[in-house]
Amino acid sequence: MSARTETVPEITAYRSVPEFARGRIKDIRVRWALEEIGQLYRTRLIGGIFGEKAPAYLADQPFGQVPVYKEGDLTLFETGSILIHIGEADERLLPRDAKGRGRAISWMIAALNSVEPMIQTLVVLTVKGQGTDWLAGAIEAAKPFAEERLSRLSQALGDRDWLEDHFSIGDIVMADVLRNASAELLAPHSNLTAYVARGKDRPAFQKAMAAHLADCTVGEPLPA
Ligand SMILES: N[C@@H](CCC(=O)N[C@@H](CS)C(=O)NCC(=O)O)C(=O)O
Repeated sequence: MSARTETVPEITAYRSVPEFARGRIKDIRVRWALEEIGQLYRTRLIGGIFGEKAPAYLADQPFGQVPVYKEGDLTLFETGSILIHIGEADERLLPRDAKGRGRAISWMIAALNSVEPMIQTLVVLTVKGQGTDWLAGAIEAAKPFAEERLSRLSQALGDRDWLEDHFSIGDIVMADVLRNASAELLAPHSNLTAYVARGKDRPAFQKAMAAHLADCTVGEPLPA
């Protein structure tokens, strides 16, 4: 059942993203949700991931991050809040009943709050610590936390396709979070590897990724 909006929503994305971060920016989660329900959207491209943000942008997103979502006079920031809003218009993303809705939101927050920080810590250490003498020790200290979370998540998922009976915004965020984990971290959990592959196989994900990649290289110099 769908209650898509007549107002075409607008999301922000970067027009230039360094190569290592392409395909990993959080506008993808919002694009993915919108593609799942066939909701058209517009993209407003802002400068690069690094550097100053205009005061007007900071008024919409206090941390200067992407994405911002606008629909009529509604302006939202934080992908979690944006996905709840999108899900509220379509039960394919967020069940209507209190139990199903609560479980989907719980999983989405678990992805953002309990799983992503552990994985992101490893990503940041790996990027920032390249060539340093502290990288190996820092990874050794941080990795067990990520391993423990993935182990628990793997147990909870079991042999189901999605985190609950049906695909939801919880799966969009969890699959996207796991997509950014190293193959080494996921390797002990074949069900999580298959879960990420199922997410990436969805046509909505593929459309979202293609649109993201096209947008985030708009600011690149043209090849000679
Ligand atoms: N918690 C925010 C995080 C958004 C975020 O991390 N955006 C990144 C790109 S993936 C960004 O714009 N980073 C630039 C910055 O933090 O200054 C959300 O979920 O919307």
